Amino acid sequence: MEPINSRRRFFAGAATTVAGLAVARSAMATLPEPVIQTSVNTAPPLVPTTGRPYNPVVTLNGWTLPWRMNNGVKEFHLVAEPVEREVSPGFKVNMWGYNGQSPGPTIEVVEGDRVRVFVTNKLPEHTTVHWHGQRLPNGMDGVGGLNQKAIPVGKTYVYEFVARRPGTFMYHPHADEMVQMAMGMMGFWVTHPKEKHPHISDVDRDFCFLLNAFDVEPGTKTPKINTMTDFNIWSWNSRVFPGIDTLNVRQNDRVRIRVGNLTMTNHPIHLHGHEFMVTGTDGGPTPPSSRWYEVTTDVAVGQMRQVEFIADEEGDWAFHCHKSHHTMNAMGHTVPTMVGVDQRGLVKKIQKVAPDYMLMGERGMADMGEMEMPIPDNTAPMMTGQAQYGPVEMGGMFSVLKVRKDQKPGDYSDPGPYKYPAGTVAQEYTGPLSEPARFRSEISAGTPANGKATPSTVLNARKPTGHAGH
Ligand SMILES: [Cu+2]
Repeated sequence: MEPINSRRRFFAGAATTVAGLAVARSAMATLPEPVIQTSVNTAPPLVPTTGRPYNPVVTLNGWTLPWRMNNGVKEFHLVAEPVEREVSPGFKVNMWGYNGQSPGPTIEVVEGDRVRVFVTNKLPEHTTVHWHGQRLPNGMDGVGGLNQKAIPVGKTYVYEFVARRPGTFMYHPHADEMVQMAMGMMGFWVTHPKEKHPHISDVDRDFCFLLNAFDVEPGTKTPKINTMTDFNIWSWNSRVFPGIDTLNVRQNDRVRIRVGNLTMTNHPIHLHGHEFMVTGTDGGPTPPSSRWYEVTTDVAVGQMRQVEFIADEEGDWAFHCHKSHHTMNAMGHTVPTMVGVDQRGLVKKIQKVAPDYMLMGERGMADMGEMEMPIPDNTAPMMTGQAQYGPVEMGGMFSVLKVRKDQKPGDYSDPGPYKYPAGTVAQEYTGPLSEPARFRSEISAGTPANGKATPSTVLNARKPTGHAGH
């Protein structure tokens, strides 16, 4: 009798196990087709047609990954793979990314969604995906070795969790990170609120991008992966100005911009002509009582910030990282300071030996924005963007917020250069010039009319008289 009972229990258990596996296998068997993007243009917002409704974001020079609903679960398919990214027109870099691009596609879900992400590894080495900032089961956090076995080359792993809180997040590998992030593996993640949230405003435009950086030797195509600080490509979504699309909005739109930093240094992100408030971090929406107006917000390494403002001033407003070296493209950091050095005649002499020789910087480096200087193939010129009044003398982490009265709601297309109303642009002054005051005080220094020395001649030098007071 006893063996039969055991056998019965065994079969009962086996049946349950098989049924359980069958469900999982049927879900796995029909892996969603990976969607690959080859364009570097900003894709229009992906308006959801399945699942809960939300107001989609626009990823600068990027796109949102389509999903499919499978029994109430939102399924995505990421493919980690080598890609070629056009960093600016004519400048292509070998990177690693997801689904054809670096960064990978933005993933947009709604608070409370159950999300399943299939990750196929087509890299030459193992990888994982960490979902930065998310509340999730520990085994889904993606730290190779700690939370899971790394995904071997050629294999597909599944991550599954509920997007528990709304906010601005990102994803990136937690396996051989130094190499994989230096090669461009990263992506944006937005969890929209499921209902009206007291700390989340409805906005008319919602932009997002990642700050990233590469070290690509001029004339080469593959980033150096052991660089720690001395990067020469400072990019937004692996693009540099003038390759970064402009942020085009309608006057009086409420605008949200979400930024994440996956470089090795901080970036003070600065907007002209408007004040914004930081309304969220990777920790979620900030309570309104904690907010204040700013025009620059520092985004530290590994941080995310979302800023909001009313775009009430028409025009073409600069929007950039405030570190001036980050609004430049590739250059040698060993350039000597030549300001004030008289180079007349020198270049001609050297050109007799080396005909292509150029020496720059005698009157600053602005000349470089205008000059057709010879540069190695596949290199972004150092500072090139042209606008209606001439060279912008910027590269790197720079773009323009275009605010227009007639930009239609939902229209993200570039309206072209701003038409300035007559008399509203800084112009040359042609009236009489008086002598600058500082010259007068120097001239009068020798003959003070009132018997006292003028301020420019006063020198208070105090020498220490001993060490008694120490
Ligand atoms: Cu910067």
